Amino acid sequence: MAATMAGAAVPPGPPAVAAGRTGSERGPSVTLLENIRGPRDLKALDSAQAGELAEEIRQFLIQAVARTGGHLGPNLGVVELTVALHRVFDSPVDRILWDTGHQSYVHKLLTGRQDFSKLRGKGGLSGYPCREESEHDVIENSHASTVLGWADGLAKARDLLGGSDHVVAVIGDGALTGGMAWEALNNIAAAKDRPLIIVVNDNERSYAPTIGGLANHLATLRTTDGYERFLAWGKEVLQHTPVIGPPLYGSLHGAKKGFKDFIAPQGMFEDLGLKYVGPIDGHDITAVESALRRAKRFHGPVLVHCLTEKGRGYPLALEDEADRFHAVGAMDPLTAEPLAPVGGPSWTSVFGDEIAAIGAERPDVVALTAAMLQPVGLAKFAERFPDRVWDVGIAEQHAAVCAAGLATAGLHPVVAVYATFLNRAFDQLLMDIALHRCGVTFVLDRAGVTGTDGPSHNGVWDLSVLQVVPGLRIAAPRDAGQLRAQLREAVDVADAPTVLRFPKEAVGQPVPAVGRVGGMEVLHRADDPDVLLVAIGVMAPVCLRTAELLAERGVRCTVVDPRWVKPVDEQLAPLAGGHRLVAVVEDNSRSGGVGWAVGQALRDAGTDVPLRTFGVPEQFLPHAKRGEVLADIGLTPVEIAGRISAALARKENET
Ligand SMILES: Cc1ncc(C[n+]2csc(CCOP(=O)(O)OP(=O)(O)O)c2C)c(N)n1
Repeated sequence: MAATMAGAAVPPGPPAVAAGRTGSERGPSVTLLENIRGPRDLKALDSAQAGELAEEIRQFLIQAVARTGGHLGPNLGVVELTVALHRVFDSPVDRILWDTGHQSYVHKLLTGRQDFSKLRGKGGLSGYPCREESEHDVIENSHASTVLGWADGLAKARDLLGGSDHVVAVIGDGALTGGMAWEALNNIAAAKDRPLIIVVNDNERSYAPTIGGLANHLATLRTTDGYERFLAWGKEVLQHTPVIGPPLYGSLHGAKKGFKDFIAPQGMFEDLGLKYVGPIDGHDITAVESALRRAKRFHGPVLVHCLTEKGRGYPLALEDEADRFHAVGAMDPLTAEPLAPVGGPSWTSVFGDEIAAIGAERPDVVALTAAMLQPVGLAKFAERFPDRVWDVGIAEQHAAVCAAGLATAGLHPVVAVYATFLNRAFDQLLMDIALHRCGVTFVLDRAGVTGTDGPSHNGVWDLSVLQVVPGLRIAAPRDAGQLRAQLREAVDVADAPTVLRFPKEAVGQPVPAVGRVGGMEVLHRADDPDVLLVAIGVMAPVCLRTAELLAERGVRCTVVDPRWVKPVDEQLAPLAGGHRLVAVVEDNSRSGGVGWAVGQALRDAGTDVPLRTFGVPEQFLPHAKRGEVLADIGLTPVEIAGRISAALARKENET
């Protein structure tokens, strides 16, 4: 939507893509894309064909991503940019690096990967760059703001080892809000003669519009194309003016920086020591190619500022102000209606409603998000209390330290992030929040096995890395009622941090309790029980089903939900003592997780009942649906019941 790009050099989009057309109706024009086996084929096209190819790619993306779900808006925005990159550089000798990697679909299409039928599914293409898939993929990331650090390392190594390849890092304006990007820029700018090309893909958005001083600065730079035009005019006119023309042009050009500051506010990038090229219309392949060629010739770090439009060419995405179809589920491409029935309210929406209700009762409760207001469920809170919510950009570390400041001043911050991204803020949670006994609530969405987003998006480390934080309490609610109750308990804690974790997807049926032991809720009990099943959060239904399967084999179980999984409830060891075996089932790494903590608590209490832990093995999990991943790693009732039976049988044999 050109109107949102104030002052930008991006003209209105191409004719709207006929969203309803199916692959088979695409007609003969699709052959251009089909004939691209790799970047070399791309170079054989003339510029008109390159433009046609870009439109074919857009059609392809809309149809393919609608079938499987995936990152649609970001990829529609980088079609021309990616075509230009692969025409100017020689991947894989030259290294093209994608920050975050969610916008690499076009790169995949141009590097021999056109079977999108199982995108993000088991055995299909990954939703991010993936080294197993292609020699053109250098880094597999999905955590934002790392690419400039990678580029700095690759360029340093190239120079030390005597290489001559180009290192090209593509980073979004959203990812550029991350502190890591600035640490890298500081280093990159220090080496004035080390070639490295940074392409800023500026679509003015993360999910929502990018915020903060940097976003404002980029907006200022968007207006500087008047300067580029002035220089071009100067070259044209003055150089052809006899006698005074060429010297005048030379001295103007020599005084470039001061002059540019006069014509348009000059960028901090040049102040930092980076050559700045731009702004370029990122949908004009010829313009992007010419900027990239200029950058390629430059013997130092150079930043090419490309203006693009998220969701380009797909009206339904452009109309969606919330996130321009940043990521979509499988949908009808004509209407964008989801194909799969929505299975009731999501965990995110239950949290979103409850935190908004708490906000109305507690004026001291404030909220922070790292560029994901909508996805983490803070939209309703933000609507009602706009002054009490801050989007800090992709800056989880800053969110945590800022929360420490807010808490110290008497507020209760709720920091809502995806579980996997909390990894970034571990030190700040430990030192700035826990050490200072700040009452801060972390809400971890997408905890556990998330599945289709692949290895880096699973939230299977929080229960392990957070075990070592003194004073921290962690809740793993098993259903919506527990989530509401535990959120309220968490925001009542004023002198220590708390963490609540819950998974993606629908929240499911309530799981009622039949009793209570200490702070734990008993979900199932039997007379003279054999096995104590400790169910962590959403593993409660799995444990209840496991208990049923074991009952069929004559094994009697108690099932408890500890609710607060750190610290281990003091009543757990005495309860365990009345059983022949304890099994902890968690949707987190087995290494250092709740099972490990329960083991330590049992030993400390002198309880020597055998313990089995069921969780995620210490490995990176390939992308597939959550259920498929859980089945592959044995986190199913049948598998757990089988292994518990076997353990009991072994124990029988030993006695
Ligand atoms: C450390 C981290 N925090 C949050 C995210 C979630 N996230 C994925 S993409 C994205 C927005 C990225 O914006 P930008 O870099 O401008 O790329 P665009 O999608 O606009 O092309 C965010 C916040 C992430 N990937 N990594």
